[in-house]
Amino acid sequence: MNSSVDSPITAPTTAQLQAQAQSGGLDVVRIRKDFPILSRQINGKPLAYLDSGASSQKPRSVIDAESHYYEQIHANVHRGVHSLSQWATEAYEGAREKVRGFINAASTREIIFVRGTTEAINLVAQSYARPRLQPGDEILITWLEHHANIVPWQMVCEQTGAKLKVAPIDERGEVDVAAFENLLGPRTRLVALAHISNALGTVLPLQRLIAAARTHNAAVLIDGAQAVPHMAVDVRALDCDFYAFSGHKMYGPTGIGVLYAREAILKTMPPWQGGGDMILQVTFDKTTYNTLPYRFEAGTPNIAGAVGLGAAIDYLQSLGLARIAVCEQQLLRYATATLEKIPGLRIIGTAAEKAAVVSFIVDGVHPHDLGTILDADGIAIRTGHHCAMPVMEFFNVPATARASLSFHNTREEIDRLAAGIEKARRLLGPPTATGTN
Ligand code: C6P
Repeated sequence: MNSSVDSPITAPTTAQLQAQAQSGGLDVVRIRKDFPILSRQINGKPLAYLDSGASSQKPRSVIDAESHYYEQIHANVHRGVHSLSQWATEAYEGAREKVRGFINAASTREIIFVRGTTEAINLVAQSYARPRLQPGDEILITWLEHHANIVPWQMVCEQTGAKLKVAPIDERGEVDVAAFENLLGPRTRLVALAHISNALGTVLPLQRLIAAARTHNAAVLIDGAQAVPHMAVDVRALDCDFYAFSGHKMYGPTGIGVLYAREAILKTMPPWQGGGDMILQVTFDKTTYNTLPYRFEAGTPNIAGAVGLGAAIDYLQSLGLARIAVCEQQLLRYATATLEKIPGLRIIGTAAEKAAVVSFIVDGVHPHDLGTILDADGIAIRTGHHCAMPVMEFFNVPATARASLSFHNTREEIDRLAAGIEKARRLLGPPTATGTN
């Protein structure tokens, strides 16, 4: 584990002390050295990676865990009596236990490895919702959802005759809780909510929303893709039935993610894919399915990905989710205050409770042009609709520019972002009152 916690203690330099002061106690200088990619140049400029919401960069410990697995351990899991197969199985199941602890699930039987959040939600749509929903039943989501938490429900509505209801948001990008409560009713079978909006950064008031869903006996799925890297998540305290997230947004590998599901519910769900590992016995007459969680993991899984995800959890826990949250909130405040000063810039999404995401538009500058100009200076942000087209529609914009911050970012990178935006305005924006751009 290549974390700052285990390193020998040396007297901090002035630069380190300054970095710590702005980062809620995390040693950003040291943390940045954990991420090999952060020391590279892009277009001749130091990389300022402000796109962790799309996919986070990987610390050395995650990269090493995957390569160690392939160099020393790899074989197929749950199948062989030979040593490698047993070690691979131990590594894979060890990662499952780390995930269980990370989100405080009651049992590893409730942890299903999937490709990512998208696959997790599709699994619930097809295996939980589809067999249960009747024509006229309702699924309730919000306007803030990522397409991954919209389209699978539309598909299942088409398949079953159920109806999709959408709770509105307000100008700040917050869910209208009263309207949400009014949309709940005797036909609401499932409520599917983002924990944090990827497009705006809004943290949804889950405690209240889930409690309301419970009064109508609706099942609750939480899309936690944007939450797990930023805050401690406790699925039992949340009282949700399903919680979905992706490894690659929480400093782990791509192609691995998690569906948490309450054991009692999983037991009632049919498998959604058939194949090896998900069975106990197969004859041409009848197949009996494996126990949990294997019943939902057909075929050879992403073993290395799970190992890498376990290393990412170790890494996040070594820094401390509470310290990460403090650090990122400070960065968010700084970024908001800095960008707000730029004439013609409008921040989209000003919820009282936000994760470290700043979505914005700049008068006269298309977000894609802005992204290209920033890239020339080594600054990576995301531009577009962020797979949340209804959010764009609500704010009447085709796209936004989005800086999504991580604990490894610095104020200096945010200053560079602001300078890059000013540059784009001068090049492309409307003339100012003084006649110059
Ligand atoms: N959001 C973003 O730039 P996958 O692709 O399955 O790992 O995650 C999908 C997903 C689901 N829910 C939320 C809230 C998300 O933010 C994402 C992925 C990325 O915002 C890529 S579109």
